[in-house]
Amino acid sequence: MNEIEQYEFDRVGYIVIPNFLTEQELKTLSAAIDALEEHALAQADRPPDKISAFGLKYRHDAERGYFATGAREQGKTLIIEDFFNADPTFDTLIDHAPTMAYVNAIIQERPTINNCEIRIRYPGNQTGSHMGGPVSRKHRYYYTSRGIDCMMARMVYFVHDVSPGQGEFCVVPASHKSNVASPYEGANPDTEPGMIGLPVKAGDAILFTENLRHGGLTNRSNQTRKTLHVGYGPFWMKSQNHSTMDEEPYILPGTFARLNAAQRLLFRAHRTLLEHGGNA
Ligand SMILES: O=C(O)CCC(=O)C(=O)O
Repeated sequence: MNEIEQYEFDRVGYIVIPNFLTEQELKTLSAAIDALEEHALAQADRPPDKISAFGLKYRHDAERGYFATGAREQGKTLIIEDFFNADPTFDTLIDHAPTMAYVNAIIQERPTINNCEIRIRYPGNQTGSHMGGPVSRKHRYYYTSRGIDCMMARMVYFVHDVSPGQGEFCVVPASHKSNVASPYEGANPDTEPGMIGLPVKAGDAILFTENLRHGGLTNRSNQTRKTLHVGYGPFWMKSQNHSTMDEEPYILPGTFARLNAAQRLLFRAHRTLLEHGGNA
């Protein structure tokens, strides 16, 4: 993370990183997302196995190790949490050197992955505005004598272009430093004062602090928006996926077995790592 990126991240709470994924990563990740979308949709009519604290109904695929919620319908979204279990193609994003260079610059304690989701936003869908201002400690942005120190930050990877009108990820710049909660009712990012959409190209990524007010503008196009979101925080933080909130990270033994030591460390505190036979 260079000096300008650090300055901008601190100043506005996010940065857009152009050309972050290689052509090969783009191709394989995109195909893996499409395949997992179809797998999850094939079970869309099953009754839910789990209801999150926020009332979201999840279908759990125990074999592939993911939790899915939503449907392929106008205005809806499909979210697939813990996608790392489902396909080794995604392993490329675990201990991904370019990503870790950023994560290590903005989280001062040893970072771990505490949430991961594939977000598939069908035409008409929007993601309501959330966060910004005085959020819970788990989501806070700090600047200390050691520099930027995020409790939770997310990298969003884009596998296709998202142009204006195509459901851009959106932010209220600098709202991570606001001392006052957003007074605007309805959480509609399309109309919220200060909210801006961030158009991107395939292969770009956006890094942001969860303290920042953000969401997703309405997808007014015929293109379904597909993104990969990976969240990081200090190692003591438990899962922040909605389906497994504050439980141990949900990693299948088979997933853990195929990871190398550095990758395993991103899912476990050292003590638990040893319990699972890790050697880091
Ligand atoms: O991309 C979106 O539509 C919103 C994503 C979001 O809220 C997040 O990654 O925390």
